[in-house]
Amino acid sequence: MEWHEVFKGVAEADVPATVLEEEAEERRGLFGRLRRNLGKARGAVADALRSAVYVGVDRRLYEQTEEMLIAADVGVDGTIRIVDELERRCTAKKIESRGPFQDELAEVVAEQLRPDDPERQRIDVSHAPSVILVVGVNGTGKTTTIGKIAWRLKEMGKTPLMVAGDTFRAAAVEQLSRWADRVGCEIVRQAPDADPAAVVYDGVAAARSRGADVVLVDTAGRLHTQVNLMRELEKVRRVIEKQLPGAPHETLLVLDATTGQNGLRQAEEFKQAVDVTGVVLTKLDGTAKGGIVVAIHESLGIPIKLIGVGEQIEDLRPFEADVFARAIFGGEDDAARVDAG
Ligand SMILES: Nc1nc2c(ncn2[C@@H]2O[C@H](COP(=O)(O)OP(=O)(O)OP(=O)(O)O)[C@@H](O)[C@H]2O)c(=O)[nH]1
Ligand SMILES: [Mg+2]
Repeated sequence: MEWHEVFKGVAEADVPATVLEEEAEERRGLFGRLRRNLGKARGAVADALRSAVYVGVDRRLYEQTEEMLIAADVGVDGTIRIVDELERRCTAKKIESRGPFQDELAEVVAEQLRPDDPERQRIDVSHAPSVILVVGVNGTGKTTTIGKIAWRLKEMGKTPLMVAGDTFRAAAVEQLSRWADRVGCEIVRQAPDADPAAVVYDGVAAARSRGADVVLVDTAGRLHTQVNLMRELEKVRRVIEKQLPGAPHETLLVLDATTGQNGLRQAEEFKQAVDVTGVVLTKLDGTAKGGIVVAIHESLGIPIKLIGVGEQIEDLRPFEADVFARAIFGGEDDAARVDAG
């Protein structure tokens, strides 16, 4: 999927030709890059399977696959479903060696991950302005993700505007300001300790008067168990809604993949407080627990829209079930096939 397809409200015709070329180039190298970035997750899968597979596809291999999926944080239900389906197919197709076995595994995982409604997978920036509220627990990558998203939007001819709704720490405002400088977009900020709802109100008003297209609202990290802070977030959301009916058009929950199954609990609470429309799963480059993607997809009913695969500005990717499943679970031959397609 190309970036201009991810954003609802970006027409291909409006994207500069050079950016489209860059996108195509990035896409050609994407699979290899994703594989490298997801090296840890992939390595864990490969190691678990390598030992067993040479003796053929037998009971022990299915057990090993099961253990590997559990260790990768796929979750018990998902694991059972995947392995049952895998066994059914391998038996039907008489698969007896490692490569095809792994390809079949990747295919089964990809099927589990495919969105029921691809339209829900997109990020809505079709309004004038569109408001994207970014929430999550401390340190998951909210501020970084805002920088990465703003950069992509700018590349595609949109005018993003950042709002420093994390008024907890002066350093948080400075961090967001640095991203705004890098991207070359405006930022609305107030003194530390200001009421986040007031800053956000200013931000939306500024976007309207200055004609910015997309308002990206940073918020302070908070634990899903901190009742007062969750209330504060509800208030921020209400203020936006009142000011601009229909907004926020997206509420993105940023989850850190390295925290594994704990992320699911966080998600439930945030979902209740602020109607989350999508998940951004960060730090997939630094974890062997890439299987958490399957658990999130199954249990939350919220689409994973973006994945973070590094700290650099370009290290954010649209989530694509097939590419992701093959990058982590697929056999070695897959790279050529997917990059070519
Ligand atoms: N490896 C890796 N690091 C990431 C990714 N996304 C964010 N980070 C890093 O995670 C750290 C925290 O990122 P922030 O963007 O400050 O996180 P935050 O959610 O805004 O944190 P708080 O505002 O303190 O709640 C930084 O060092 C980022 O560079 C990612 O996809 N991969
Ligand atoms: Mg932050």
